[in-house]
Amino acid sequence: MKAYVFDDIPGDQRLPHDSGNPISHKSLSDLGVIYKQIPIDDEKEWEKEIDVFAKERGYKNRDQITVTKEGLGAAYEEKIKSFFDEHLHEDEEIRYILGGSGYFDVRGGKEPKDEQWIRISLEKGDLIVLPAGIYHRFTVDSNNTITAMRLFQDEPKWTPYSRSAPDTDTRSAREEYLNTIKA
Ligand code: KMT
Ligand code: NI
Repeated sequence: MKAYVFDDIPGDQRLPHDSGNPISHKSLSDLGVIYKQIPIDDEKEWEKEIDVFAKERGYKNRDQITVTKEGLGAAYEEKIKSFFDEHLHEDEEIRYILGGSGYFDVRGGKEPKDEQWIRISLEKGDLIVLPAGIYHRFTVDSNNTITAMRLFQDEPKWTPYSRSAPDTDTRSAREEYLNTIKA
């Protein structure tokens, strides 16, 4: 895992766009983002660690997603676009990377002036929890492949609320999120 300020220079979303300004674990944690590394080992200790983490946080269900042309089939182009559209969810978004790599971008700050994109580069063995209400987006990197375990509390609700919709900023999940983070 590596986190840094996204350079915001137009161009291929799959390229690093590293501005050279690193973002600390503390800053991510202030935004409510949880990061944990659980190395994938042959002895499958990682499965036990995931089970413990899931139990602690009340995640009862899980599945897997592979973001490749083969994995997503006809929906590929559409999915890649929708993953990269700035959005929020009313529940946490939990991903454990089983293979490949990619970028989750999250909005920093509480005030509009602090809303830079923070790019979080994830690879095999990285676990991330994005809090409900945080604006974010996802893209594969130039390797074009990622496999992730998706965990969720109850019934999976993947509904993305796009920031471009007029009522997204006033959703209660957004307001509650802003109340929980530090300035
Ligand atoms: C999402 O919700 O953006 C995804 O599931 C992306 C693929 S998981 C690395
Ligand atoms: Ni999402």
